[in-house]
Amino acid sequence: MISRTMKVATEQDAMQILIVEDNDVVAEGLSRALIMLDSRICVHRVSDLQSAQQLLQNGPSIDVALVDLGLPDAQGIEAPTKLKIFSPDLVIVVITGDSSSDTALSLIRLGIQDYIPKSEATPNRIFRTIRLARERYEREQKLKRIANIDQLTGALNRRGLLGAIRESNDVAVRLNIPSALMTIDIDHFKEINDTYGHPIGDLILRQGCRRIAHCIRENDVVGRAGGDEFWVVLNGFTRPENIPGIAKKMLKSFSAPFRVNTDIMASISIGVALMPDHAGTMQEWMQKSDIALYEAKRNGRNQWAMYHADMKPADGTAPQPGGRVKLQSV
Ligand code: GH3
Ligand code: MG
Repeated sequence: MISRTMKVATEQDAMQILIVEDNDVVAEGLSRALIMLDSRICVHRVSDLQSAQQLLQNGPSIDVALVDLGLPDAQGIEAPTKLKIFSPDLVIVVITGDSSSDTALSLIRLGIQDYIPKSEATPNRIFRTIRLARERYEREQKLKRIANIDQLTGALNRRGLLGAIRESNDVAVRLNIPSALMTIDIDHFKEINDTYGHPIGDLILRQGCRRIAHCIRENDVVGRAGGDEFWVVLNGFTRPENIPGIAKKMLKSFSAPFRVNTDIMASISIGVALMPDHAGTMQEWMQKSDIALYEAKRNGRNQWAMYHADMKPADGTAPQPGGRVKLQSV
């Protein structure tokens, strides 16, 4: 097993490249050529899959891995497959002697950014491919982020939230670590829009989202599911008895007026459901949290409710108006 760093570039933005190649002559030649092409490159080299995984786990943050398909402990697409599973954000470029379209297709399906046939693997070609692969990957990541962000609040949108809920659901089921889903809806928000206008309503949505975000931990997730509805995923909840405290803190965070042109009061209602206590699937979890929200609305708004089996699902009619908190301007 060989593991060494060929050059530590001084610039902070040096591109960190990992060469996974068992042939010393090829690896050394490649390292030198890459460093000569760009002095801001820092090359690390390992000679087998296991060392690559160790380096990814404990070593520097690697930007691009250049992976040979014939390693002592992994043949064919096994090495890039395992590296991708081990480190999903890693940009991988494969150097292969097998230029068949089947291999190419398998690699692309795996999410490998690019591959170079050995016959074409000149330093210039490798260098260009690495640069392009990294740029392409960063563009993809940026597009993904934009697709998951709510333009108004800058928090996750429904699509991003569904991804977060799915992940939390998986962890809750697989590791038996409970998570909580809060469905939060602003009370009488239509009246705010009608009284002060849509743009002011937008400002309240934006500030309201920030108030909710201040009540949760870094590990938790908040986003706008649509309209005046926000979802919060409290991840890996080891102490369910903390939930009332968080919900009350959120309700309290709306007790101060929103300072937009004039001071405007708004309140929220919150429904909470626990995974796996209340639901087996992601859909059921969201549904139970929604039922609990409906209960909080029905009971007068400006309050929170934890799901329980006696609660009735919303029957399609809107909760009766006349809740405890009325819209007021102070
Ligand atoms: P409830 O207490 O029952 O929740 O009453 P509500 O008036 O808040 O009723 P509901 O939650 O159903 O209304 C949501 C309103 O949010 C309806 C829509 O006019 C408004 N809305 C939806 N999207 C936006 C938006 O992007 N900006 C603004 N300003 N208003 C929005
Ligand atoms: Mg509402």
